[in-house]
Amino acid sequence: MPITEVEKIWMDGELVDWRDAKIHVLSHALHYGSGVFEGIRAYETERGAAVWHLDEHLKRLFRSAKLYHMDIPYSIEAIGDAIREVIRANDLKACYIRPVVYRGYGEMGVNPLDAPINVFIAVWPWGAYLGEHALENGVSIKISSWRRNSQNALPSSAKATGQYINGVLAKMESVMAGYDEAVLLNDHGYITDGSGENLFIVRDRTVTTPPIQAGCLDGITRSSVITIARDLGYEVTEENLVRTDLYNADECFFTGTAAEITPVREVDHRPVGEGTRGPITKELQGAFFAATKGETEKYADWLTYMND
Ligand code: PPE
Repeated sequence: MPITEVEKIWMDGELVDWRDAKIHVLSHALHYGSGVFEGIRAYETERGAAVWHLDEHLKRLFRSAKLYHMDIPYSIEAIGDAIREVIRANDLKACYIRPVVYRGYGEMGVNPLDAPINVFIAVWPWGAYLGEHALENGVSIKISSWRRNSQNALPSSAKATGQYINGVLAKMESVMAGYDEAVLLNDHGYITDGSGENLFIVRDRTVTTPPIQAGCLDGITRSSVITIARDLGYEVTEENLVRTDLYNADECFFTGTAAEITPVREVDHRPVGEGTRGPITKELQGAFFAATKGETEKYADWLTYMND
């Protein structure tokens, strides 16, 4: 997806011009994937740009860094302030926010422990991840022939740059075969998640998603959707799913910061339900998008306003 350029990027404590935000080719992270990152969204509200679940995202960033023995040279509050600064500097009403903490220049070889730790935060306008059309009409997915990296190889609880190469294999396979997105099974054949989204199904009005232990990312949108669905009166369960659970589901949808709530209309050429967005998926989207706009009192503390 082409990037929409804006003015400034925050790099190691300073705002730099978009075109000057460069790193050395011998940066450790480029060679070994030794970085951790977040994907966050700021939404347009009546009170200006508001970041969705800022605290949760920053906590996950720090947990990811801890797992890889990266001591982030800023406090969680300082990273939050930097996000505010870079959104304001670019005068954005709504945007995607990508903080990356990475091993920089100065050491070669796999051992990262002496390599410096650098941080940048980029923001840019990013529309619907799988296309505007997809939010209404859904996407087609393929159960990938590539397995999700096993938990004891690359722990899925950390959002590390290097582990995305697993999703890259699956995504390429799906797209080249004519599908919109991939879903990966774990070593035991249970559903994990998409290349960049968590997955849910609806069966007999019960909403189900795989447990985190299956090997999916502990998605922040996933948690919000579980809360919203329960508040709407639906039973929500976390249980292992196999591929036929998707074929036989009444409804299926993805969740993610970038993907928001995207319906799945077809799995491996089998239409899910009617092969269109299901009614419960639509209801959840409505509640989700209302909350992101700051219209739902109950979820008011899920937003951090950038102009306050
Ligand atoms: N699983 C994976 C593998 C994943 O990458 C994401 C986020 C999720 C689930 C959903 O997590 P959450 O955003 O906390 O609800 N993927 C990010 C990166 C996408 C990209 O292409 O880059 C995102 O949505 O920001």
